[in-house]
Amino acid sequence: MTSRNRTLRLIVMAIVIIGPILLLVVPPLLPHHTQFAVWPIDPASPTASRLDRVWTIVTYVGVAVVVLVGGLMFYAIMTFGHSGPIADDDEPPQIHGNSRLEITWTSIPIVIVAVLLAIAISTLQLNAPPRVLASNTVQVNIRGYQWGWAYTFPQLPGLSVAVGDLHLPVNRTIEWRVTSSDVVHDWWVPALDGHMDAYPNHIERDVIYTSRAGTYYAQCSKFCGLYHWKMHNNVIVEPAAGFTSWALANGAKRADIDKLVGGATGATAAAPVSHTSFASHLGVAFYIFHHDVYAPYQKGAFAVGATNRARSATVAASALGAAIHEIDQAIAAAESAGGTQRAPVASLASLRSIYQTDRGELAKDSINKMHLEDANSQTAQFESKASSSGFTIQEKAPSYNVATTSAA
Ligand SMILES: [Cu+2]
Repeated sequence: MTSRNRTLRLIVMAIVIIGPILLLVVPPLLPHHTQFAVWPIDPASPTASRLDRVWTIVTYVGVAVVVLVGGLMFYAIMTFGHSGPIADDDEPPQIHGNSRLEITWTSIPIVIVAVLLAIAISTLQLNAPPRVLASNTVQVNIRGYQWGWAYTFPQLPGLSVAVGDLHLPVNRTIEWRVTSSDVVHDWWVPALDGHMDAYPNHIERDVIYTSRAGTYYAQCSKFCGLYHWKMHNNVIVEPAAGFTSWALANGAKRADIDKLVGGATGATAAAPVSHTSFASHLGVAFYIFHHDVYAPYQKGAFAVGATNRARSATVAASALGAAIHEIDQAIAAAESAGGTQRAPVASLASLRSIYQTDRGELAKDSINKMHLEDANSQTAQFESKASSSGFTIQEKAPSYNVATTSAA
């Protein structure tokens, strides 16, 4: 082996062995923001804790295998590597039929895979929704649409939220039922649960327990069209008081809320759960691989200080989606009434004002001009849809100049 080849091999093998170790050691040193807290960071429900545990075990086993196999290869290459030209008859000794060795290298992977399978299956069983639910279980209906989420609570008939953050009471069993209005979406709150696909005309059901108050990142994780990347928000798990004021502000009746989270049945049914936290350190490494979740825009926003602006722009963008969703529903209602009934112009005007406020927010955001292009194209879509359905456009929304990021 020439010394240049030898150095090259050394470098390649060092990367193979040291790379996985760095993936374990470096992420804990990096600053991270809840915006990027992808699974399995900070589990806040027993369901997520179990998923976190599986992830940690699989990662450790995987890294151990890479380091062991890579290390043996490294040793063999450095110790037995051939240098110089190779003659025709220059063949190393050929060994056949070492049963003990063959049985060993066959059984070790089988045992590893069998153990991982047992851990995975038992976790699936533990995470399956229980047949019998606590009497104070909170039910939430979650509907995905292009591009946002709409929430209703069967126990709080007045409450309806299209787009934005979902609030849940802490220390409660939550039964969420997920569906879709249009295409396949995926409701994913890494800190609380695994993926839940949202299909039209189908309800996907799961049961979790909110064991820790906090703000948890949620992200649609099925590619569902051009604005898929906008489908992210927070799930805010909070004590009964906070949940009550949110529910009141969104139309629920005080009596219904009190029945659901108030009084003695409130935060009493606590089941303290210990949370594994090591795997949270692996989150940043996981981020690198989970490209589906992160649009290139978000990767750009990974710079210090950019995350808040990214968040506000995204909230605004989601509200645009909600406005379009609402107008869609108004149009559908008008159409089903034979075209004779038109939604009142006042409601369109209120949608318009939401719309313009959001556009103002977008204008402040100078991270990426893509938002302004989105805003302009969504405005055009909104206006043409509204006017072709007989709505009166009272006031034209300003069009943003993408080149200078200012209102024209
Ligand atoms: Cu989606």
